[in-house]
Parts: sequence; C-alpha cells; structure tokens
Amino acid sequence: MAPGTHVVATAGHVDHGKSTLVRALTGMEPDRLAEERRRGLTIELGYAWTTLPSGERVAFVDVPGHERFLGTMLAGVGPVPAVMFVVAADEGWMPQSEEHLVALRTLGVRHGLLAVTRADLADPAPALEDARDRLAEAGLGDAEALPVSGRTGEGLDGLRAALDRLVAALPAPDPRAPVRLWIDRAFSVRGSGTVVTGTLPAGRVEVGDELELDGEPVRVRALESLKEHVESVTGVARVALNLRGRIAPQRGHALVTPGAWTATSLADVRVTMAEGARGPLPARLTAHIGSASVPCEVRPLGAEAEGAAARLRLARPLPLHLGDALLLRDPGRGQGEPRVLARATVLDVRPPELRRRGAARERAKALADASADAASLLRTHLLLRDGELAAMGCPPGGRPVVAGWHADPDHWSDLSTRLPEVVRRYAADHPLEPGMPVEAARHELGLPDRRLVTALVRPPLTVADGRITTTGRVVAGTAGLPAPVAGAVRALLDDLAKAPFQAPEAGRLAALGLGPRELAAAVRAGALLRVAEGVVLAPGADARAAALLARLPQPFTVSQARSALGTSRRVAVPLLEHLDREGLTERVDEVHRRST
Ligand SMILES: Nc1nc2c(ncn2[C@@H]2O[C@H](COP(=O)(O)OP(=O)(O)O)[C@@H](O)[C@H]2O)c(=O)[nH]1
Ligand SMILES: [Mg+2]
Repeated sequence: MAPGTHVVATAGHVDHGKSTLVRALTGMEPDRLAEERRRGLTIELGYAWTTLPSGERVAFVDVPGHERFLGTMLAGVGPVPAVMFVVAADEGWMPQSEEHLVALRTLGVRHGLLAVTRADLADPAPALEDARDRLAEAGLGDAEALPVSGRTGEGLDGLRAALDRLVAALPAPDPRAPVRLWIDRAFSVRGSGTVVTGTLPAGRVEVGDELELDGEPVRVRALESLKEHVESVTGVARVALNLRGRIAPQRGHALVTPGAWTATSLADVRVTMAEGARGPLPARLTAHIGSASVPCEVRPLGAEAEGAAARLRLARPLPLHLGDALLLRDPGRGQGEPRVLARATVLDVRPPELRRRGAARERAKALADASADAASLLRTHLLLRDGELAAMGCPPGGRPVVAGWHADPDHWSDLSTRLPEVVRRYAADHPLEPGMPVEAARHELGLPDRRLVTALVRPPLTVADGRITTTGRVVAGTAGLPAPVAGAVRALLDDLAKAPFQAPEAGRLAALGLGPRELAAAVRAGALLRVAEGVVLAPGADARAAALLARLPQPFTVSQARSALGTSRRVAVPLLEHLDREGLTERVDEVHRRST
C-alpha cells in the first residue's frame, strides 16, 4: 500500500516547547507570523510536516498554548484525530496543560503521545510520570511517553519511531464518508482566486468536485496536500483547495458534500459536564466543533435526573450529524476558573417544536433514552426518507417500508390499524362512492406520500382505480354471488391466503366449476382480482405485491420479482403488467422495473 498521510495536533501549556519540537521534527517553521517570531509565542495555528522512518507522512497542526488563545487551540485540535501532548520537564503540569487535556477529553480525542520536552534542563521523570497518569485518566491510556529535547535533539529518533507507531494504530477513516472540511485558513491568491485550508478527517475530495459552503455551490479548481498538487485526496489529510464560486470563506465554516449534512442552528443534545466543571451551565456559551466557534444559547429541557438533555440554539447554522460532539466553553470566565464546561452530543438536528405545556419535559424523557441512531430519530420524526436520514448522519437501520421511506415500527403498526377504520368511516359517510380515494386517506392519516398509504393496504382492503375499498364490499360481493360460485370463490381465497401469489391453475378452476363467466361475476363483485385472462388473485394482492417489490434492490427483473413473490412467471409477468397499469411499478428498460 502507498504510504499515507496523517495529521497530529500539538497540545500543552505555553512555552513548554511545542513549536520547538515541531520545528526539530520537520525542519519547518510552524510560527509563520513575524509577530510570533518576534515574541517567541504561537498566536495562530502553525502547519509543518515530515516523513517518518516508515515512509508515512505526518503533518502537525501546532496550536498556541497561551490561555488567551484557547479558541484558536480548539480550532486546531477540533478536526484532528490525534495529539502530541507536550509537557516541559522543568515546569511539569501547568494550568493550560490541564485545560488542554480537559478539552481533548471533552472532544473525545483518544489517540496520542506524550512528549516531555526540555529534558536537557531538568530530570524528565517526575513530570513524565505525573503527566502520563493524567493522560491515562483522560482516556489517552495508550499514549507512549517519551523524554525529548528540542534543543539538543536528544530522544527525537525515539519520538519519530513512536509517531510511526501512533499513526499506524490510528483507525483508517472511511474514504466514502461524506466530506466536511472545516476551514482553518482562507486567503486570496493573485490569479487563482480563493484558497482554503483544513484538515480533511474522512472522505475524498477530487479536482472538479462540487461542494457546498453555507448552502452555496463551490467547485474545486485545484487541490494541494502538503504543498504538492494532487488530483484527489482522501482523509485524513491536510489539504488546500482552490475554489470557484461566489463565496467568502472564513475559518469555522465548512465545505461539505451537498445533501450529506444537515445545516442547522438548532440541535437537541445530551450534555456531559467536563472534568472539573460544575453545573448549572450559563445560558450563553460558545460552542466549538471542527474549526468553528459559534455563540450559542443552552436551554435545559428537563430535570437533571433526565440525562441533562438540552436544546442548543447556535448563532449561525452548522453542518451537523447525529453523534457529533460540540465543546461548550464559557467565553466570559476569569482566570483560574474552568472554561471548558461540557460536551454536547448531538441527538437530533431537526428538533421538534416545543409548544405545548410540558413538551420540554417530555422531550427530555425521550432524549434520555435516545441514541444517535436511526431508530431513535424515527421515534421522534415517525417517517423519514433515506436522504433525510443520511443528511442527519444515520444510516437507516432497517428496510424502507416503501420507496425509500423509513417508519418508526410502532407508528407504522398504528397507521395500519387506523387505515381500515378510516376507510370504513369514509364508506359510511359516502355510501354511493366505490371506495375511499387514496389521496383522501393520505390526508386523513397525515402522511406525506400516497405510496405510504398504498403500502399500508392489506387484505381484505384493496386498491383499485385510486380508491381503497372496504371489507364490507368484498363480503357483500361474495354474498351477492350464486351460492356455488360464492363457495368456490371462498375455497380459492383460502388457497390464496396461504400462497397469495400462486394464482389457481386452470385445472383447479375447472374442478371448482369456475369458468370464464363465473370468474367475471366474482371479479365484478370485487371478490377476486383479475390480473389477466385466467389469472385471478385475492383482492389487495396487487397492493401487497407492490409493497414487497418496493423492498427489492431497485430496479429489479421479472425473475427477481418472481422469487420475491414466491410465484411463477405465468403469474409474475401479468401481475407486473397489472402493477405498471396501476402505477405501482414502472418499466425502466426492456428487462428492468422499479417501484414508483
Ligand atoms: N533548553 C531547552 N529549551 C527549549 C526546549 N524546547 C523549547 N525550548 C525553549 O522554550 C521556549 C518556548 O518554546 P516554544 O517551542 O515556543 O514553546 P510553545 O509555546 O510550547 O510552542 C523557547 O525559548 C524555546 O527555545 C528544549 O527542549 N530545551
Ligand atoms: Mg508555540
């Protein structure tokens, strides 16, 4: 396999040697600003990279350690999966060591190593042991700990080898994941327009791709990774994108795959207090995710006991998925007080309005049991399309009920109980009509798509000519037939109850005394469904077939339909033609059909 690239952020107290170490490892200058070099202080994020002994390449995002630049530090660490935590041997654990570690823990960073720098100035052992214990406590128990000196170069070879082990152990991100590139720098280059840089955590970007920035389409004109032109790049990587579009990108905005994220300024979350912080949370905070920092309001939804559910209102929309973690920071706190206050795990990106009295408490209860998955979402939203689930970051757990629609199982069974009632009531109110229009049933049940109604139709209900007929009509139909015919039809319906798509053979029809004339009467009475000459099924078999076919991979062939329905070509071919006529399936080409 070709060597990959990786991204590691630095962390640790100011002046502990982060930038010096990055410089020593890469030979590149992470402090790019004149002011930074004059003051010997990192103010902005710095970028530098090197090739490790294995051939793997690692880029560092060097963050400022000064307490005034916590926001910048979070922007650097936010999209990065691994950290090089730096503690000075001569100073040991300091306030920003603590604050950075709390931030990493809150963001859920679990991969890293510990470099105890300035080992030429003091015995590194005490600082190393202390810091190693603290990192382990914060979920970085696998971090190797190494004494080094950025000044003398002591320990650097060991550090390079440890970085190799670190990057080899990082989980490989999904190259097909949707892109969300948090911008950390944006600038204009004379002659080529807008350039943005960021850490691509997963997915793939290619020259020519269309992405979105705040809902505006942008085209990737050119692409660089680590200062080399490339045609495509797969996360994790540091990337620079040359963009075309009517846009003014800034740090904290994100380039995303169109349709793959939900841009929202409202999210329901589970709040977990950060180490050392105590509630209740102030109402106004700053939310950090990726390189973004956005003022927000936090509204607790229930009592503490209900799992600390809250609703976040962000000052501007962010592209979010369920399961995303936002770090909540108090921008107003003074020195010495904890500023990293909590983690907010996103549980819903399209939260329902809370209008009724007690709605907030109820919502808190629901969120207390919720996970960041499709099943939990469907409990709230009841029906969601494939695309909506994807934009919320949830692969659908089960199969669609029809045509890309997913339903909460309880809601679906509730609907299938309500449909016959609704149809019966309609028949009673409209005795002269031949059945309830599907559209009326859709409206009555408050469903967003007629196909959902059709999918709910089960025998003895049936759909014909856009109307749903009731059991009553079917029973009346059989009853209206001459007794021997009614008896024969009931026998057929018994057979069909066991094998709904195995239309009786000519021999069976003849044995029951059902000739063309008798069959025609039974069909007229609505007691049987005629699919083609000599092919009859129970009423409603068409709707049932359509619902089964909608679960097949689309489009499908006659033979796939045949085996899904458990029948022969003799029945499948005319049944599919019947479904085409009913608008429940449609032909794609000579051999394929799809559900509508
Ligand atoms: N003696 C010694 N000094 C170091 C070492 N690493 C950094 N320094 C010095 O410590 C100061 C702060 O280093 P810097 O890399 O800017 O720290 P940062 O704020 O963590 O990025 C500078 O004066 C460095 O020269 C080291 O390993 N040994
Ligand atoms: Mg620095």
